[in-house]
Amino acid sequence: MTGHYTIYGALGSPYSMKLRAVLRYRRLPHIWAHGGGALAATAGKVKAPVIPILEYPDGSFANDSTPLIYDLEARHADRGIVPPDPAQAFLAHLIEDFGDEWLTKAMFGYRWLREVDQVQMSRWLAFDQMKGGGIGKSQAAAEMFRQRQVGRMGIVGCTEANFPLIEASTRAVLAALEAHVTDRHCLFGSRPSLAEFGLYGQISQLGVDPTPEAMLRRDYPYVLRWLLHIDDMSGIDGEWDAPDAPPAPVVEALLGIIGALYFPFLIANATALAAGAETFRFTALGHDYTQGTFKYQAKCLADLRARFAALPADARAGLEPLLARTGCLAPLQAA
Ligand SMILES: N[C@@H](CCC(=O)N[C@@H](CS)C(=O)NCC(=O)O)C(=O)O
Repeated sequence: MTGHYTIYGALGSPYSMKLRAVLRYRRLPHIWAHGGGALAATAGKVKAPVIPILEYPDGSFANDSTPLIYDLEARHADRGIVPPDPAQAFLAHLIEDFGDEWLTKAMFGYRWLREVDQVQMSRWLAFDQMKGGGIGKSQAAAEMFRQRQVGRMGIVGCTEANFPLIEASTRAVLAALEAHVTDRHCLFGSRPSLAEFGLYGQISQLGVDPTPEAMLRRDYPYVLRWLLHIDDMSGIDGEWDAPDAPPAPVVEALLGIIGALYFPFLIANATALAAGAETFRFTALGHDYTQGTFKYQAKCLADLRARFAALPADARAGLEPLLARTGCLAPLQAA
């Protein structure tokens, strides 16, 4: 194949599944390279060693799924995933950001808090990497990986004490999506936006790991099936909602969760960082949460505010009632 992209990723990596789903929907020719041997080809090619890594048709490499998505938008006009209406584009970005930065705690927590998930998933991830190699070696590698990941739980806030909030917020998202997908397919029309792909990346993993898979199958069965729809949308030819159409109820429901939880999280983190504190705490949905500060998430907050401020005045004004109702307006306007 010439003129193709290569995605270096993993089936157990939410951001890899997200990017692969984007390239599939966009009908951009690509190769899916996963596992240890494939990843070796990317050694030293990108600054931060995180997957997915995208190799462009010209042989250059880059990673970080959100900037990659915007770069692909700039390079390929057809089947874009950023709505042309700036207000919808902003909302889609906000929901994607929430998926990437908050829902990833659900992915990590459900995978690494309980033994049944730790054992199953570390074994499968080692299997995906080694593709054979003998059961002894495979399970030994799995055990090393499991120890490493479990050791990182505290750093990303996935502790037993924090899990009630992570679980409550995950269930709120899944309940909103379950009501939505039995009514309409996508969030901003009949074609997918970056919001679907951001949510899909993290939730795709909940659809595989034993404990959350059982929860989805029992309580959110249509979301579980919808994940497979988003995984390959190459056959979908849809339309964006009209800019003046009222947003789908799921958009308001997700913004309500973002206002109640995600902005308080981002603001508590940024405030603690500015004060030179090493940890921060906040309460949302009736649950306490505490974590070490993260510079990257302070950048996310600044970026969301800058995007909101840069909207055309009429788009910003049009969004204000919805953002105010959902608790998102004041956090976006604060300096
Ligand atoms: N912001 C990045 C995040 C990518 C990321 O965190 N990837 C994880 C796997 S899903 C990773 O490679 N972690 C490196 C490690 O575990 O050492 C993106 O959107 O692509």
